[in-house]
Amino acid sequence: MRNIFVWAICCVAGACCMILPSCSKSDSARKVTVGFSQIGAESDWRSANTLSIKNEAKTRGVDLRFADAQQKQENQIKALRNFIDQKVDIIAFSPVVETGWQGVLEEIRASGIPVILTDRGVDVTDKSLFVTLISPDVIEEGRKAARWFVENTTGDLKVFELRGTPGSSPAIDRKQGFAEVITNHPRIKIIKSQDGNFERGKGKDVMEAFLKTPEGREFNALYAHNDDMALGAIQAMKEAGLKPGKDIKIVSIDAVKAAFHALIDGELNCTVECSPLLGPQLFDTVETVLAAKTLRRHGAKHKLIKPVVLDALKEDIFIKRIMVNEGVFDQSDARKLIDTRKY
Ligand code: GYE
Repeated sequence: MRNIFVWAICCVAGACCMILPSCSKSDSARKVTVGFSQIGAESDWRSANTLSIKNEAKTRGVDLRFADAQQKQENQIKALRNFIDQKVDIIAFSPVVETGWQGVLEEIRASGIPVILTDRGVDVTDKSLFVTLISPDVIEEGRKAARWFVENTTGDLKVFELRGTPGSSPAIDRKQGFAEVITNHPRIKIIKSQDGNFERGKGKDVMEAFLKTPEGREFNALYAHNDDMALGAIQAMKEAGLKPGKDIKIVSIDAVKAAFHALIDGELNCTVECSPLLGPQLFDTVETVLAAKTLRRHGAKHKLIKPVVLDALKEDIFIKRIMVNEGVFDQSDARKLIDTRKY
């Protein structure tokens, strides 16, 4: 798929230069500028994501304007407005929460700059306010986490759920996917659900407090929306004299290296993969969107472009998804696989 995609980009870029007399040397020599508003550095996943985006921009010679929002939506909105002022070619961002974007997205549209979303969705009625969302199937990740409990445990499971950032799409979707699966398995129940903001420190604090409550004395499973919160909670359990991975069965999401270490140590039972390595896909999309924009600007006739290129554009730009197969890892394969992990 990726090959077709890269080929499509080349064809479109090639088509531009072949059919457009005004596609001058200086046009192609100018560096592409991309404004990227990152959420922050709340997890190992996020740090790997930032690195992937920065490295890929460097490899491709893209002028990346990177802004860290320190987990605040108001900072992201400020950064987006700043990118409009800077007249960047493309704006990309990972929205910290789902709602509250309509206004600023309309401002961006008025400026004519295309928007690409990465890893998290927005809740807007007009989907044409952004070109595409590059994201894995996050609801499915929640389902996979639940399926691990279904297939690898017996008896009643009283689950404590550690949720991600309130109002964020992965927190909403991972809750939904997990709930969908367990409704068919009445032996598995969520007895308490709390926010841990996708952070290790928060995961630890929340678990510490939870262990002092009546439910905290009876739960026997933890579902954490990401590895960092699970790792923090594991620390709190150990400090309280519990044996995580044994007394309490634990499943989390991301599959970062630290989670593999916890699997090997027998303290985590399963991690569901969610790849943060979105840099290559982001910049493939940037190139395609810009090529399509150039074609449109010059009024190129669709019939001048091979139909297969158009198909690739249609499919990949408007309903783009990560095409990699995401794995589910447990203690049985952690040792064998840890050296192959890239984040
Ligand atoms: O799982 C979590 C991070 O949005 C998919 O955000 C991402 C999530 C990821 O902080 O660790």
